[in-house]
Amino acid sequence: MEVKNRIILALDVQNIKNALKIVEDVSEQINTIKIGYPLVLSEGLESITILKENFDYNVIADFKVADIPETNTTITDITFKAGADAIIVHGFVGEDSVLACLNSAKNHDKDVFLLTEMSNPGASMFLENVSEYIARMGKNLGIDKFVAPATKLHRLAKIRSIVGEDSFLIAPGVGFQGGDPEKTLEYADALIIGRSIYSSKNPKKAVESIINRIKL
Ligand code: BMQ
Repeated sequence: MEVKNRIILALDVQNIKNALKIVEDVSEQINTIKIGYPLVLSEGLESITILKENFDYNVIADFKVADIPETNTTITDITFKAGADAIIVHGFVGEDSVLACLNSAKNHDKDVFLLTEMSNPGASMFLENVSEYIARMGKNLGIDKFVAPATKLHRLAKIRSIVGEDSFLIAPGVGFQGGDPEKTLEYADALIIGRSIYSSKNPKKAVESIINRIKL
């Protein structure tokens, strides 16, 4: 997956018209968007299909899939059939559940991003304690796309050291959650950014100012 300008837009809006407008605004600078529950629960799974039909974008479905293998297979199959290029999957549920998503992705010729550790402060209660195991499990399963937090650079660096330089690592938590774009890109391949872009009065300018800051 080629992420233009190393920025993935997290499109956490609840209205498809608004989503399409924002996507149009930033279409010169951005080619990859992450769609999650806010838009899909409001406007349906066809939000993914509509975005894929209207724009030549990579769409990552952020469903943080975390169920038994059989249910995971159903969720991922439906998501890929709707047009998503990749799906974000939780690792804490264990190897069988992750493998189910991976097999579905292989069948559809799509990708899985494995979520190792999260960016919110509360992630230190549980997930931080197991995230290195999750990253290692992902590597052992042959996964080469991972998510780790921009808000905790030492944790991001640790996850990078486990998944290796040849893995594609994306990091949420820049901007509103306090993460720094330049420092994050010392370890991550791309930033996931939501509110700093879509809440801005001028999303295009917001993206441009981030691009200037990260000095490609
Ligand atoms: P924002 O830039 O904080 O507005 O958005 C961050 C996006 O990344 C949101 O869609 C979050 O749901 C998502 N996200 C996150 O913030 N932290 C994580 O650890 C995982 C994640 O997916």
